[in-house]
Amino acid sequence: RPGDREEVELGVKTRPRTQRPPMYKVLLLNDDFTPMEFVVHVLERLFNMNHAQAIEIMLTVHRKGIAVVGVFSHEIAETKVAQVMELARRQQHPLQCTMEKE
Ligand code: TYC
Repeated sequence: RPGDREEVELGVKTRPRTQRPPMYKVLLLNDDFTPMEFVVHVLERLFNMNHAQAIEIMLTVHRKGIAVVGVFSHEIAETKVAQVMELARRQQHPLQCTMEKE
C-alpha cells in the first residue's frame, strides 16, 4: 500500500498531534491559622465558586491538606496564585497557593 515502504524503512509512524497549550493546576494548601471564612471568600471572589462549592473545596483542603481549585493556562494560573497570595498577605494570613503543570 502507499506509504508502507517508508514506514518499514523508517521504522516509525508519526502520531498526529492537536495543538494544545499545557494547562496548570492551581493548588490551595491547608494551614492551622487562616480562618475558614477567609478561604471561602477567596474561592468565591477569585475562582467564581458559589458559596456551597467554596465551602466544599475549603473543607477538602482543611481535611486533606491540599486541593485543586482550578485549571488554567500558565498566565492565568500565575495571576490567580499572585492574587490569592496578595489577599492573604494583606490580611496577614499564612495561606499558601501554588501551581503545578497538569
Ligand atoms: N485549617 C484552617 C482552620 O482550621 C482552615 C483552612 C482551610 C486554612 C483551607 C487554609 O487552604 C486552607 N482555620
